[in-house]
Amino acid sequence: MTKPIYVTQPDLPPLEEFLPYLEKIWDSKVLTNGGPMHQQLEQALCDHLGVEHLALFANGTVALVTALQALRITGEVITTPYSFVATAHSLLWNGIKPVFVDVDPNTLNLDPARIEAAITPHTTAIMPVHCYGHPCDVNAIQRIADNYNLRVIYDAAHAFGVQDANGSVLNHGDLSVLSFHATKVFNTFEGGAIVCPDAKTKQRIDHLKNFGFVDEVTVVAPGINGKMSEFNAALGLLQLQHIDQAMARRKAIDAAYREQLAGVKGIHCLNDADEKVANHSYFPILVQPEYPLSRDALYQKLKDHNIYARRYFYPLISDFPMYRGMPSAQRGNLPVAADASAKVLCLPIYPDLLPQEQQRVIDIIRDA
Ligand code: T4K
Repeated sequence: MTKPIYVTQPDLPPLEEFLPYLEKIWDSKVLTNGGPMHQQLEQALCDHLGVEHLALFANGTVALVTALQALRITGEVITTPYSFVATAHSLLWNGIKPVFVDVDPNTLNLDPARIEAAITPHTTAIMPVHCYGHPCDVNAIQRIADNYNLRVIYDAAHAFGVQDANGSVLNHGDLSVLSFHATKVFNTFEGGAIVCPDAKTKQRIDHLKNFGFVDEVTVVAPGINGKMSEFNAALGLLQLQHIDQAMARRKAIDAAYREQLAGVKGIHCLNDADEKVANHSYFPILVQPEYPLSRDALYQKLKDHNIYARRYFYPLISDFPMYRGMPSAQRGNLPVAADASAKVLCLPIYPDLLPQEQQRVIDIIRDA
């Protein structure tokens, strides 16, 4: 049997490069609670990403939950059904009602043209997702938010390093939330961050992620334990040294897929990146009716060859039991998302994917 090919593989620098970081941690015995590696990584990420303030977290989900707390969001929040469940779950964890709005057929991001119709007197915020790292229509979303006095929290879990014409895409909205999970472009095994525009908000977020503590005897909010450990922060510092190479490799893989799948009838490659800097975090294709196999048959065929493509995002969030009874979750309200969810397949893309391995994936798709 050939070596399995997964949808992604973490980018791991050589182990010996990590040992000096471990020695420092062992020597200092500072393992967590905002130690030196943590502080260094926050600054290094601000510099690398081109953002003003960033608070590290133990993972992206707790960062999303905390971002909503930081802005004291309540009531209803407009969001997309076409994402990983953590997006909507973060709302439920805060007792907020998600209101699902359909996506744009080209980007599969929240469709700004459909947002206004979903606004009610209870709406307080919009939570869009830069799906696959492709930027949302940030200007249109901000216009609506300004008109209706709504906050915008971007789930930017896929958008590490993505830039539009004005710089980092993470600078849009009130807050942006990153994930540094093992499967992401930049990983700290588990990890995440909130990007915020000012020092005061950053301070509130820092309190919230540390139980609400300001000092030994002062607790200002019912915070959570969302802190990133020194081990994870050290991994991040090391990863950052290799990130440019990793991005370049992803770009080459993306280009090869586009070139070789261009003539395949019924295979549509999404998001031919027009952003200034894309991160090529995923390679989603839509399997159209003109293709000889259904999406699921192609998924299975690849699997039979030990290639584990993934149907991100199927099922839709709105189809899971805790959401499907909601009026906005009804299929008739979300035709574009439902269609994409039935056709999408994310192909393997990661820095260590060898050219001959990618060729195997392409040949199987072309030979159907
Ligand atoms: N918002 C959005 C839009 C998100 O996509 C996510 C996470 C979040 C929020 C929440 O952020 P975190 O709380 O996770 O920081 C994966 C990830 O677990 C999840 O982080 C990610 N989105 C989601 C899209 O994908 P699964 O259930 O598909 O992962 P899994 O374990 O099946 O891994 C996929 C493939 O990756 C495996 O087949 C092999 C490879 N892999 C995976 C892991 C964990 C490895 O090679 N090594 C590993 O350690 O959810």
